[in-house]
Amino acid sequence: MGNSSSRKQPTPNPELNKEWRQILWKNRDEVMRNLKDFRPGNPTVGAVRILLNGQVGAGKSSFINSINSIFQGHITTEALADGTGGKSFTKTYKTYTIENRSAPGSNCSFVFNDVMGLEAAEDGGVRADDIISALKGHVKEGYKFNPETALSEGDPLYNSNPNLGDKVHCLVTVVSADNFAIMNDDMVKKQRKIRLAASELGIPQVAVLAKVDMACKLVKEDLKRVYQSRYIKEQIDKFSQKLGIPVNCIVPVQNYNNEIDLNNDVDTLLLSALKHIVNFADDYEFLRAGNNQTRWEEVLHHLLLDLHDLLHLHNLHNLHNLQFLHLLKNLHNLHNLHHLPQIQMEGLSSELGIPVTCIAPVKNYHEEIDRVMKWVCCR
Ligand SMILES: Nc1nc2c(ncn2[C@@H]2O[C@H](COP(=O)(O)OP(=O)(O)OP(=O)(O)O)[C@@H](O)[C@H]2O)c(=O)[nH]1
Ligand SMILES: [Mg+2]
Repeated sequence: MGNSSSRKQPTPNPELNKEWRQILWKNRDEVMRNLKDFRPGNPTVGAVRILLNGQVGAGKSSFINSINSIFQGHITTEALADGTGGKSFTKTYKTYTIENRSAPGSNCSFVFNDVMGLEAAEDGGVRADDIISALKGHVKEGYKFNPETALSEGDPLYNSNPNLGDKVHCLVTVVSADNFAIMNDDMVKKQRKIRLAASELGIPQVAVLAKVDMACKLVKEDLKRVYQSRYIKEQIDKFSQKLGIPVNCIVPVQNYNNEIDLNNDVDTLLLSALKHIVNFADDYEFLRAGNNQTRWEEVLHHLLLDLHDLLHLHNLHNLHNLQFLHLLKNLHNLHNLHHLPQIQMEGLSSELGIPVTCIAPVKNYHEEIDRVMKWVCCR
């Protein structure tokens, strides 16, 4: 008779029964048209600025190239990408505009900033402080990143008086799906530091899980199954927990890497991600135009994550601390539940004369990416 504990668990089916997020694979052209027509909600800003941040080799430059390729109608490699070596291939701070071929001579109303990749070592890759300066609009075009020292005031490439257009309106964290699992704690800490700074500045954040084709055989065979892949779903959930990014702010993509022709499915997934990013960036504009308050709920979120880490770091696992962890988890859930910005509630309260305590926020979405965090009803 076999021991029940040694009995093998059946391997779960790598393919989920049903897509957990809907993608309209035939909607490529419509999404692209909408993106071409997009104009920032704040008319003083010509284009929303999207900064791509992430580990060396995650796929930041390839994402920019892929988006540019879609809009140009053929594969382009303007933001140089490279797969060799553990050091960042991108060295300088550069803005990429996307030509809008439907209106000759004009550009799309979103721009990308490519930066040097992060390395776990303190003295390797881009410095977190440089990314934070870039978020605030202090980094001028052409600045060459120096892993040893951060850009400082007085440097000719330090912009001490940035305008709204120089500032970053959406921070995009790019993570590679094939090696996300081995991201070490130092890397997580650097990423969190940057995310916390972005939260304090009120900058919306999106995460892109790139290289889904490399991470999952099912997806490599058919990209349309990306939301049916158990592995990708698990990666997104882990990614969300590790970096404290809500699931509905994480989008998977496959960048163009060795293809010579465009492909409808690759385009559709990339455009769906871009639509999401641009919507978020536009929310920043709205907030800045109306209110300068910090998004306190995100700051709280980071604080809870750090506390959680601290407990684990010191191996505090006795009953008392388990209770504390439970409390933290509840607080965390509570925070997620009340993700609707305090700012909106206060605005609504003063506009309608209804006390804040009588306004009930609701949360209907969890994993969906459409209409999430768009606060459409509050505009
Ligand atoms: N298969 C596959 N390869 C990808 C994908 N995205 C990027 N790559 C490859 O991964 C390698 C690194 O990509 P880059 O775009 O240079 O990465 P990066 O984040 O800009 O890297 P640094 O500038 O060095 O920090 C290149 O060889 C790309 O072709 C993807 O979605 N799928
Ligand atoms: Mg790069």
